[in-house]
Amino acid sequence: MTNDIAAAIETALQRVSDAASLDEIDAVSGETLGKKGVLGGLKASLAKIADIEERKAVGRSLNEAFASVSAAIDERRQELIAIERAAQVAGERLDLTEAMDAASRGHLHLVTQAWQELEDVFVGLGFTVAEGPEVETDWHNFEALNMSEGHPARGEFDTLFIGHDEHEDAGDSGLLLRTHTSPVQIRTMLASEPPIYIVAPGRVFRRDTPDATHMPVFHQIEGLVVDRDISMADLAGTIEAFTQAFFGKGFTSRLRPSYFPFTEPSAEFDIRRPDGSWLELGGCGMVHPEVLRAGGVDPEEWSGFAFGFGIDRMAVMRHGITDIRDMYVNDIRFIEQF
Ligand code: FA5
Repeated sequence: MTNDIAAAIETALQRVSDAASLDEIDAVSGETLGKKGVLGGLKASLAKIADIEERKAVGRSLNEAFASVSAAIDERRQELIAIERAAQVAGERLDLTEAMDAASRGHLHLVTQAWQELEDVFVGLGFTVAEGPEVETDWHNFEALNMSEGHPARGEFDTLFIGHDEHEDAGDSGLLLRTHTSPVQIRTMLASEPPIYIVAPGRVFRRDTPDATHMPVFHQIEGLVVDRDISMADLAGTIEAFTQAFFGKGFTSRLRPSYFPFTEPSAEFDIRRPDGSWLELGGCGMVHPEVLRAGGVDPEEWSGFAFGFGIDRMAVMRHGITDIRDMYVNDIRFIEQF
């Protein structure tokens, strides 16, 4: 019987180490330790041993056999549990990188898209791109644009001053956040000789309360042409060409007489929304002789036109967005639509 026990242990331990699943380990357990199992069967035949000492000795080795086999079963069971759990985790893992296709990769901000496309349109019309600083001098932003101190038009631009002390004039730095891109007209004329054909897109700042058509920080694109014999017809033609190229057919634009100190005559440029209402996109006009002079250009020899359009408003127009603020909320449900 001792031999049977030794053989049973050997077989059981081999089966335990071969077991590849919890079901197999349960089967080994039942078939070895269970009542009808190999060791269980040997235990039942203990009673047949007549010699009491021998019965005790065999009983002890049977107990040891039970103990060593069940310890091996427990150990293997823990290993198999760990293996099966790891396999389950691997099977259920969501590989999010696989779900990232080109369509879900996001896109440039609508204003950046409009900015870049506007540059493309105007470069296509023969313009080059210029730029100027966001922190400007009072002279470039107002004075040189025919708005000297006390000019009522200054009040139109709710200006954010830098280092401005309401109670102490001497503390003024003469610097401000530019309220429009028009100071780039002056910088360009001072830096280069006519003929000039430039556009200058950029960020501008006003103490405006946000609403459906206003932001305190927004974007404009300035245009400046200085050449010989430039007329209002050239301005109208350029705006027409730009409207077609940027908005496409089906959009209508109009020029409406207006007033800006830096252009004479001046006009406002409106575009018709799909719902039939008109939205003001910008101002334009023939560059005022005083402005040409401030830029070092002789108004007897040269003439020019200028325009300044709101890029944010163009972006909302183009996409049929009703509230300009929606573009700055960063709500993924909104952004994903474009
Ligand atoms: C100007 O800023 C002039 N410099 C435009 C100009 C340039 C006229 C050259 C003549 C020659 P205005 O303040 O109207 O003008 O602003 C121009 C455009 O900027 C507006 O038509 C509008 O499209 C946009 N804009 C103005 N304020 C805001 C705002 N708070 N939020 C978003 N867009 C604005």
